[in-house]
Formats: sequence, structure tokens, C-alpha cells
Amino acid sequence: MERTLTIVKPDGVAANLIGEIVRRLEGQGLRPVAMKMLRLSHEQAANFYYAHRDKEFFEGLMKFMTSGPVVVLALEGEGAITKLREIMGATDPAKASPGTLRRDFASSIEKNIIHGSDSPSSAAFEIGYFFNSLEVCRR
Ligand code: 3AN
Repeated sequence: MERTLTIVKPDGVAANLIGEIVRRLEGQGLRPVAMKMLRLSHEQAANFYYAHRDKEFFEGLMKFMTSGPVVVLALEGEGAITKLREIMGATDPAKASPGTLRRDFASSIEKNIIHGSDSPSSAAFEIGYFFNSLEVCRR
């Protein structure tokens, strides 16, 4: 059983897509084991996206990720990291496969409604970034 982290980004929350996104994740065998809504500060967003600190899009990404509340979930399931990335679709919604969340709902490569951990090491870091061990439930 594997765990991963997902974020319904500010555009997903603003478009009332929390329920639709969680429905698709649960429908494909990704069970929420922790969940909360919060509004990120610049510092919290910057530490989360530390790996992208030198990218030219970094400040735009900070502005976007702090523009409204997000919903953060830890998910558990068979092959959860890869499965979540498949359900999300490619970073650029124009390149995302039909039926993926980003193809169906995202408006740009930056405003792409959902985040998903890209490896076991980033999943471990990202779950620990948002949740302590008492907040992650066994199911
Ligand atoms: P993913 O979210 O698919 O793992 P990453 O990790 O490469 O993609 O990028 C993290 C976030 O940075 C993306 N979700 C997106 O919001 C933003 N981003 C990535 N590439 C670009 C880009 N070329 N221009 C603007 N924003 C970008």
C-alpha cells in the first residue's frame, strides 16, 4: 500500500471542484487518510515548492498558490503515486489525456487545479509537510 499527497489548488477550490476531484480519486481506489483546507502563506508555498525556487515561473506560482484556500489530502492505495498522476494528467492541460482532471478542468500550465507527489521521496516529504502522524489515519 502506497501513500501520496494531493492538493486541490486555489483554482480548483474556486471552481467548486473539491467534491468532483475527491469523487474521482475515491472512485479509482485512492482513499483519503488525511484532509484539510488552508490558505498558504508565501513562505509555506515557497518551502513546499523549494525544488522549483530557481525556475522563472516560481514567483507566479507563489502568487497563484497563495491566492485562495487549498484542500490538501494524503491518499492511500495500490500504486497511489502513479495512479494519482494518471488521474491528474500532464502538467500542461493541452497535453493531458482525455478524461484526466487537468484536461477536463485546468485552464493553463500554471493554473492546473491539482498537485500530486511525483515520487516516493517527495510523497514522504509532502505528507509530512502538511500532516503530523496523529493526523494521518489508518483505513
Ligand atoms: P506537476 O504539478 O505536474 O508535478 P511540476 O512539479 O513540474 O508539475 O510543476 C509544479 C507546478 O508549477 C505545476 N503544477 C504548475 O502549477 C507550475 N508550473 C510548472 N511548469 C510551469 C510553467 N512552465 N509555467 C508556469 N507554471 C508552471
